[in-house]
Amino acid sequence: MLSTHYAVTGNVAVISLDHPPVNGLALAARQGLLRDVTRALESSEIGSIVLTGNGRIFSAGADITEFGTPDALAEPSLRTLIEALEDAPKPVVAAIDGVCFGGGLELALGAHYRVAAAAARIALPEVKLGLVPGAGGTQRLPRVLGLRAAADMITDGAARTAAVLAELPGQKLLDLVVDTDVESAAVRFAESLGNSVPLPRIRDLTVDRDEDLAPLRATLAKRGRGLRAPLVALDLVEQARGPFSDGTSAERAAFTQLVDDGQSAGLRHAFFAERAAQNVPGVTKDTTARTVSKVAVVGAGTMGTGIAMNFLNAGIPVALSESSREALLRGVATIRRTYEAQVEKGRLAYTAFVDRMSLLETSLEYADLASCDLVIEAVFEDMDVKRAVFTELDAVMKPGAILASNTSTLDIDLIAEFTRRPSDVVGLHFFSPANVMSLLEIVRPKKVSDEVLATALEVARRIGKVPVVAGVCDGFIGNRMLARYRRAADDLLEAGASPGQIDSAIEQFGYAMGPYRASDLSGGDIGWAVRKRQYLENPDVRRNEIADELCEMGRFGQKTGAGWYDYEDGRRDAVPSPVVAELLASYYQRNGIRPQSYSAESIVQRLVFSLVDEGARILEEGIALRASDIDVVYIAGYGFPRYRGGPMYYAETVGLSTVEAALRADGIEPAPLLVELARDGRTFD
Ligand code: 3H9
Repeated sequence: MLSTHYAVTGNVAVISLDHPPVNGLALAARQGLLRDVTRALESSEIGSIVLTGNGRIFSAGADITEFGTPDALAEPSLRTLIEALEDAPKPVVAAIDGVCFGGGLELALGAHYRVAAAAARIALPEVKLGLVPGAGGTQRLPRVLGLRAAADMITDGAARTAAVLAELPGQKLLDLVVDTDVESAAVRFAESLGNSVPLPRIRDLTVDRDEDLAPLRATLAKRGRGLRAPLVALDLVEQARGPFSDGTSAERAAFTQLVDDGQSAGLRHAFFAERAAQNVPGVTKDTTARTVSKVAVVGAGTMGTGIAMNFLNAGIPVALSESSREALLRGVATIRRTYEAQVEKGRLAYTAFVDRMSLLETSLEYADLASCDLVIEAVFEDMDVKRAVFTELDAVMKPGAILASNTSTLDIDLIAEFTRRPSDVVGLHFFSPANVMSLLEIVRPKKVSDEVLATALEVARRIGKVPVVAGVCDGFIGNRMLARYRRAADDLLEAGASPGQIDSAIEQFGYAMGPYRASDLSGGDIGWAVRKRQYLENPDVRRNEIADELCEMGRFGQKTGAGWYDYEDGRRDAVPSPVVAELLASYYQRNGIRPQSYSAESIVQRLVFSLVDEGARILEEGIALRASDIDVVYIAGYGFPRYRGGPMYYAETVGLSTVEAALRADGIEPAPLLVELARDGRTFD
């Protein structure tokens, strides 16, 4: 079955792609397109060709699942197909609607003309998969948008609407942008062309907006954290200044090299892992999600306001609730200030800010929340406080309302039992800052209904979060693993590594920030409060002497100008601190420790393999449904480098037996699952 349809309107052949789910350009689609284009060119009845998608999507580009299989290399290749369009003696018009990404855009760039729906989303997102556009995109896009606009689009991989692209000065990408049915508009456009010759071919153009790309190169090198593809893509865009054929040869070589590169494999793993995480046992296509048209957030602190903004941003009305007028006003002011800052930076239109604020209601009474479909509690992490809130909510909320807790540590099974409707209680664990971080852990208590879970997944999709379902345990997936990672870092510190060595090793590995810089950013006092509580509850718990001493000195991090590092004159640059060096030296002396030195590689191994070991335990206990869910949690919520695919995937690339041996060498008995898989030569998934 070839994945295209051929229809004739007047003397225009309309060729539509039909290759579910996203019109990926797999072999069958490429064969179908070439067959239909040839048919149209051979027919004396046909004067022009319109190439279109299925109304919802033009094409998401190359079929990623085909990479590495013989089909990916089979003819007709995408390049052959694009050349056939470009060389066609009859006008070819691409009718772009919905999504037009990657190879899909490259296909459209091979057409002589492009008509797009104003809302169509257009992108070359290959860098997000560790690749560069491989079918002429790096050479054709600069010829129609200019060097800088094309370089921005290719190196960030983000989608722009056709309406936005049409506004770029001097652009030759889009010939017509319409608000109406794009296919009919394209057919009318094709009919109006008559026998106009010669047909415009992008490859014959020269780059007429030749801007300096050095500033962009400097930004990419700084922010890239070791990701290669954007810099390779930039080199290729620079080549668009020269002959087209030289540029496409270089592009082809770069694409072939990158497709076999570990970074691309890691990024593709992350892409499919995010999608796999949405498959949850019990939730099928037939599980009906409940309607959520209004949300209540209880608690207007940092978490509560961040959570509320997610819904406001998505156009969903929010009732924000607090126990005191002052706290409520403070919360509203935080939300307003955040949006105002975005308006000032030009990231948010003033009208959108006004619209969002108009969706926000405030309340001092639980009874006001009764009509909301979902209520999210974000109050103090104390079981007695949670009991009081959930008892009240249970009393007032309408039947069918979902009661969610944002707790990051407490037992949600127990929280559910504070209500007479445990099947309606679920955990929605947001990560701070909640309006920025993309991860949402959906915590599944024993009694929650599948319908409530389906609703939580649907809500996550609406507010643009990456959801992962976790079972109930202390810390769920993310924070439970974080505790191990932090412990591993502190063990190294106690044995002789400095905060700077540990941070820089893990940052070289690709993390945005090492554990000590991260602690200084979030504030050491938070962890200290938790530790003090733990010491009281359990006198046998292992003390974190160095961190405690630091806090006793009032060194809480950036906000106090000093923590694991010094921060001079209110700046954010972490400067190694003589006070911390002194504190460590005295700790070693007191405890008779001869400080050891560690290579960056051994530091990374310690930290990352501790994550893997805890991840294996989490998997074994069924807290995570699959290893790739753990990868998603760590990439979306904890700054693990996406191009390394997440800790569990990374462990597989290193080899599970290597991980097992390294853990043992550090005196850790690895998780039984890890030992078993390493012994059998198997992987996690
Ligand atoms: C490229 O084009 C290289 C060329 O330059 C050169 C070639 C020589 N292939 O995201 P969703 C699946 S590289 C195969 O949930 P949405 C996805 O796994 C490519 N499968 O839906 C999922 O499957 P399942 C450059 C793909 O509506 C299903 O489709 N293009 C592909 O939220 C639905 O996906 C990209 O990187 C694909 N290309 O979003 C585009 N894309 O149901 C990547 C998706 O089994 N894709 N699937 O879980 C996207 O950005 C989003 O999927 C899209 C739809 C916006 C298209």
